[in-house]
Amino acid sequence: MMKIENNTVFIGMNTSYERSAVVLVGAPFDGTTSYRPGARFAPDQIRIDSYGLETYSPYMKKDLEDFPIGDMGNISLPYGNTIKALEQIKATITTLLQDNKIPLLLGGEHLVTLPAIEVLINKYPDLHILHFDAHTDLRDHYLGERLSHATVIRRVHDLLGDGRIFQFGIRSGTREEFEWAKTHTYLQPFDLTTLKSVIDKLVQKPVYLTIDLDILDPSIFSGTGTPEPGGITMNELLNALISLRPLSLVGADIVELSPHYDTSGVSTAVACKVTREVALLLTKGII
Ligand SMILES: [Mn+2]
Repeated sequence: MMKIENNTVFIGMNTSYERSAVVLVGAPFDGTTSYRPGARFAPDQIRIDSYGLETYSPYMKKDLEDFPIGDMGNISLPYGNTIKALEQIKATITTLLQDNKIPLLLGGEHLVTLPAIEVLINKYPDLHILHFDAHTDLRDHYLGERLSHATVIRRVHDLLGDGRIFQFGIRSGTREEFEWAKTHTYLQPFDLTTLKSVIDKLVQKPVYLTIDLDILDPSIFSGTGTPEPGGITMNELLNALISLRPLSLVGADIVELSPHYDTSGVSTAVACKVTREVALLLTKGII
């Protein structure tokens, strides 16, 4: 199995690896962050601050303690080597799928999504992606790099092709990215207006949920690498997560918390709450 680097688990996720159906794992990688690094500190800070949460969610009407959810700690990553870091994440997700676990990945920056998708698409060839973000992340390359937090959804498109990526909350990108999206992805700018109709379309599909927390307005979520004013509210995000309950999620990630940029701790509290709700969404098929 993977190497575990710390001892604190997310609240209510005390199930052993063997008995877990949903497995949380941290990918503390921020090697391609272009503006403000620090997302590598997110998984550990989320675990520590999760003890400010209840294990019961009144949104999902479920309790983490009623489900076999395990927190396996962080993947041990070679800092400074993007390719090797992605390989390590890929190897970990491969192991989780071989062991029939549903992965919940905590970034880290957004590039950590790519190795998860690379593995999941083998198991679920009809994989669809639900992408919550302020940013398009559709550049073909960024600062000369094809592997970057700013290109990650474009790389996911390389694997999935047209019509399988559904982007929401997007309010930042180049003119070229928005043009490109018109024929290659579904892109809902600014908010979640059309989410319900997309959910209806995806109900029978295997869906991976990737949440870049900077979809939220910086007034509730300032602890991030590239804050983008004009975002959705926390309640809009929670309502969106509630509305995802009919979906069959085969995995998810939550990325781009940089806890040290918000010394109030509110951004980390936001990330903790989103993590609880997403973990409970992943328990859908578990009795
Ligand atoms: Mn973003």
